[in-house]
Amino acid sequence: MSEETSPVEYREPILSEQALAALQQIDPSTLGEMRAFRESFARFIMPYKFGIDEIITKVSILREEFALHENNPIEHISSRLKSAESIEQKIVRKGCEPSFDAIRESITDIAGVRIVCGFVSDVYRVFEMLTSQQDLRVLKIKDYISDPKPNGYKSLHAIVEVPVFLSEGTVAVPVEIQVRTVAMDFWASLEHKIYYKYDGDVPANLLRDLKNAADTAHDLDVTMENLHQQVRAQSASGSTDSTGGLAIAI
Ligand code: 0O2
Repeated sequence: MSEETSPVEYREPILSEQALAALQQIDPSTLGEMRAFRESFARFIMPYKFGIDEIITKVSILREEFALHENNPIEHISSRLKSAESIEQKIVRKGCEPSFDAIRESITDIAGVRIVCGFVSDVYRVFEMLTSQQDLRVLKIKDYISDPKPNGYKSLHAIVEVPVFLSEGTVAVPVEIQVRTVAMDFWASLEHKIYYKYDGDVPANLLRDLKNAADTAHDLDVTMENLHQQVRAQSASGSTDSTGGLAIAI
């Protein structure tokens, strides 16, 4: 007969022995406070997640509709909720009071949605279609495409308020929408990794190379936009390509 074993023994320990010992040193009222904070944070962050869901639904609707009659201008969509650690860093940077009400007031990019398009003209088109929707209130627009940051960062940003219908009423949730091209996105994700790797203190030679890479990405966007417009013009006039086929829309 096999020996009976308690299922508990098979469980992966969530905390190390050292951490468990440290936890046991904490007095029950402090532990209670920590639990209450965790629950308050979960309640605080939840509407931001729903705000993201609302924006993603709007972008998905546009995307499916585009797919019916023309090639899709949206390459991909991603989203993120700012972590507690990142919110804390921003509180310190902005000198904001560490209360949920003050954070709600002054940190407007806790919920973020990023839309990546093939061409610069599509970035503006998709941005306009989204931000002109009547249930959204545009709080702020930052056009880092027409006015890039000195390091070379380019992207079109808006902070919008989206209504979220909860059981106890409607809340207006701010969501940061970032729209950019594939080339801008490629550059920004590399720059972000380098920035964090060097903890913000990036060596001058890398900063220079990053700026050169941003210029190269810009040149690629200009060339691709030209190609795109040429093909669209040919498609509109119904002209044929060199193989005799009808020019395709890209
Ligand atoms: P993460 O990792 O996305 O959370 P503000 O809130 O307007 O007072 P803020 O937040 O600096 O000031 O606004 P801004 O400049 O519009 O930046 C918002 C977001 O844009 C950043 O969020 C980044 O996602 C992105 N961003 C801005 N500048 C750069 C840049 O130079 N390089 C890269 N890679 N991304 C940038 P977070 O919270 O900084 O970061």
